[in-house]
Amino acid sequence: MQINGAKFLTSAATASQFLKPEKPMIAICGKSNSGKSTLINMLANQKRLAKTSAAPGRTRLVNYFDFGAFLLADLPGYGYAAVSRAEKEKWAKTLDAFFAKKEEIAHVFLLSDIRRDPSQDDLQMLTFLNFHTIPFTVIATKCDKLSRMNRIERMRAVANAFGLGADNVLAVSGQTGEGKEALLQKISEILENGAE
Ligand SMILES: Nc1nc2c(ncn2[C@@H]2O[C@H](COP(=O)(O)OP(=O)(O)OP(=O)(O)O)[C@@H](O)[C@H]2O)c(=O)[nH]1
Ligand SMILES: [Mg+2]
Repeated sequence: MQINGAKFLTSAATASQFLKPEKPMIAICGKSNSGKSTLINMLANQKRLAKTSAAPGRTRLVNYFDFGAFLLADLPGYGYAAVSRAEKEKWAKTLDAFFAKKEEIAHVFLLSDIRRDPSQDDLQMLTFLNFHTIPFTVIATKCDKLSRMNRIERMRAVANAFGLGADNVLAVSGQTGEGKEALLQKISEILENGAE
C-alpha cells in the first residue's frame, strides 16, 4: 500500500463537531506522549502533518486526516497527570462520545511506549475496546530506543501485560520508520476486511 498526499481534514473539540466518516476510519489512541502524532507523520511521509511535542498532552482535539483510502483520527492522549481534573473529565467525555459511534470506527491502534508497561489508563482502554467489541491492534512505539535483544523481551512483556499474544503487537519507530511496512500491511488487511 502506498500513501501519497495525506491531508489534514479538520479538528473536533466536542462530539457535535465529530466528522461523519465517508470512508473507513482508523482511530489512534494512547497515553499522552506515546507517539500518536509521530506515527501519523511517519505513515504520511510528512514531518509536520500532525503536530508533535516533547511536552505531553498537546493534542487536545480529535484531529482527522485523509489518507486517501482511509481516514485517521488522532485522539487526545490520556493519562497526563499535570492537567486539571475538569480537563481530564472533558477528555474522558470526548473519548467516550467518540467510541460510542463504534460503527464508524474500522479499527483502533492503541499505542504504548515499548519501554514501559501499560498504565492503568491503557488497561482501561483495552477493557473498553474489548467490552464494545471494537477491533484493535497494540502498537509498541519508539522501538529505536532499544537494542534488538531488548526489543524482543519488551515486546513479550507488553503483549503479556495487555493479555495478548506477541503476534498482536507491532513494534514501530516513528523516528527510523521501522515497522512501517508491517503497519501498512495491517492497514491493507483492515480495509480488505471492511470491504467484505
Ligand atoms: N526516539 C523516538 N521518539 C519518538 C518516537 N515517537 C515519538 N517520539 C517522541 O516522543 C514525543 C511525543 O511524541 P508525539 O508524537 O507528540 O506523542 P503523542 O502521543 O501525539 O502525544 P500527545 O499528543 O501529547 O498525546 C516527541 O518528543 C517525539 O519526538 C519514536 O518512534 N522514537
Ligand atoms: Mg499528539
